[in-house]
Amino acid sequence: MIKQTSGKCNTSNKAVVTWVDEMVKLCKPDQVYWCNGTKTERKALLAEAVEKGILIKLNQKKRPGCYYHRSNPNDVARVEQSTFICTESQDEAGPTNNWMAPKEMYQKLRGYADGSMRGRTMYVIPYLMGPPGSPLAKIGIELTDSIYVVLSMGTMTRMGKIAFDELGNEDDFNRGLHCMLDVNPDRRYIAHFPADNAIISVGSNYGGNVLLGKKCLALRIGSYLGRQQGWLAEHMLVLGVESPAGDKTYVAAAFPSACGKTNFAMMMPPAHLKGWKIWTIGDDIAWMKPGSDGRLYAINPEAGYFGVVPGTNSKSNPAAVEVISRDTIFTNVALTPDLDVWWEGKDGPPPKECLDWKGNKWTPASEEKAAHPNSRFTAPMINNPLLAPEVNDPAGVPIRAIIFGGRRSNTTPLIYQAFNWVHGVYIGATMGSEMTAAAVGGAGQVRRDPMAMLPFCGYHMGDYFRHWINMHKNIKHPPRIFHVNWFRKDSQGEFLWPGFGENMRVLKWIIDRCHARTDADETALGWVPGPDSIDLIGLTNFPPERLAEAQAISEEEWRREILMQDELFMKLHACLPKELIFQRELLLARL
Ligand code: SAT
Ligand code: MN
Repeated sequence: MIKQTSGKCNTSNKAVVTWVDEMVKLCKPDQVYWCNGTKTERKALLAEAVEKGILIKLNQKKRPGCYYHRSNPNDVARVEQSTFICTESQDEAGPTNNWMAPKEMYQKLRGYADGSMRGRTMYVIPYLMGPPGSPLAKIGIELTDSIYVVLSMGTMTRMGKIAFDELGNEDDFNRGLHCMLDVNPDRRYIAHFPADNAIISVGSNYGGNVLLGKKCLALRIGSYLGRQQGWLAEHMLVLGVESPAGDKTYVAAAFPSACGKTNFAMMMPPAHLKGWKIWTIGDDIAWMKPGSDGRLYAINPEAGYFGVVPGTNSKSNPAAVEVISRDTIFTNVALTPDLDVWWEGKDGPPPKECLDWKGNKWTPASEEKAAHPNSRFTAPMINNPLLAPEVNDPAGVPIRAIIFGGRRSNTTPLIYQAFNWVHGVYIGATMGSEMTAAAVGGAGQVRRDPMAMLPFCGYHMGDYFRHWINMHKNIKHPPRIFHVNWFRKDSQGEFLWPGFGENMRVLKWIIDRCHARTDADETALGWVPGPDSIDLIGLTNFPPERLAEAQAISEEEWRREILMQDELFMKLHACLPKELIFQRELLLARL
């Protein structure tokens, strides 16, 4: 056990002390450790985690400050079937969320929590989401019996004393309780109580289920509060595009989990586009609020990246390769004999032999993957060579473009632009995407994932669309809205578009549209790039016909698509804004 001297209660905030006392009485830990967020503390906690076998210290010559973690094999992704929104009425949570009455869920989960920390330490993690002093920032306190969670929250948030300093004597903070229990899927619940600004998560130790600042507070509770308070909590990366002239344009983009948000947020433009540069604000979550100048401002509430490891290499994401070269916790990748890490899609040849994510011997001849497809890195954003200094600006950055995008092997063109705000909301609301390993079950199937928020919206999705439509009234200079699909395939099953850094060519058209610097053609779906307005110079084996194929709109496919969209609309019909039904009719008419 690390010395308790630095782990004593370090706030006089009565609401905090009273609530922590209550939870201590419930969970009955042997010790309570209050985190202060210092480097010394982190060092001691890392040493303790290594001693307990929770982390393995990696080869410090190759990866300074890096550690390795293996999760329970039954606990490798978010579990949407165990995720609940506990509002007073089921109607408030809507048909796309699991629901249980708050009273019932509190009773059930307090039953599980009761005595669950006997023989263990309860860590008190005060954390700040967003830059200090930002009107958009929020404070949370997570109580957990997982040292892995403490170390991860230390990277993903501004953790420690800073949160108590920002909170002062207020009691406006998110109350989060996490109990690992025996990490049993049968007793796994991720429960949100939006009216109480509270979260209880039991039975898991996987990031998205237990790093409560991330999906639970920043998206599910955040979206609920955003609707009440007139802002948006979105599953979006935020980046700045610097042009050769030196001006910066900020863009937010919503893609579902494991569809390339991190790669896009750290994109390296191709050599041909000299002078263009990407700056990262955030790779997963945006909190956005209209500013007094009529523009929409965004902050990244996080301080680190919890990214998918497989496929990360110097071509797909050179900045991420640097980010994870130090100070990173790797979860569920493969471990090499020299205590380095390996994953499918890493630079260079595979190791002759290693241990896979379950700890079994692995060779290139093995049938199973060495790294779990949802293996993750947890790394601080300050490691990012492309980190925009404005990430710490309490005011946030003004957003000029919003991009929606799904993973679709057919139907959806590479790029098109909405005619106006409501049409853009319709495009976001009807987004479809093939499921990935980021959530348990269903990989590969197309599902509706409105604004990439299906698993993360803390209230009725129909009311969420209404909120989006209403936001327009408070944004005098609204961002332009676009839709992209990097994943369309040709008849041979090959991706039509090269993706990665080449996506800069599409992004450049988007930026030029925002500044009225390029033209567009009208189609049934929206505006598309005019001939030659996407620069293809320097792209090998990419004739203009291939772009035409990536942009093709098939009436037959789109009629089918609209039928598929109807499924979600029917589910939401009671709360579905009429404007969206009108948009559907307009699209049909245009087709
Ligand atoms: O696992 S997380 O929910 O944190 C990441 C994601 O699925 O988007
Ligand atoms: Mn995400």
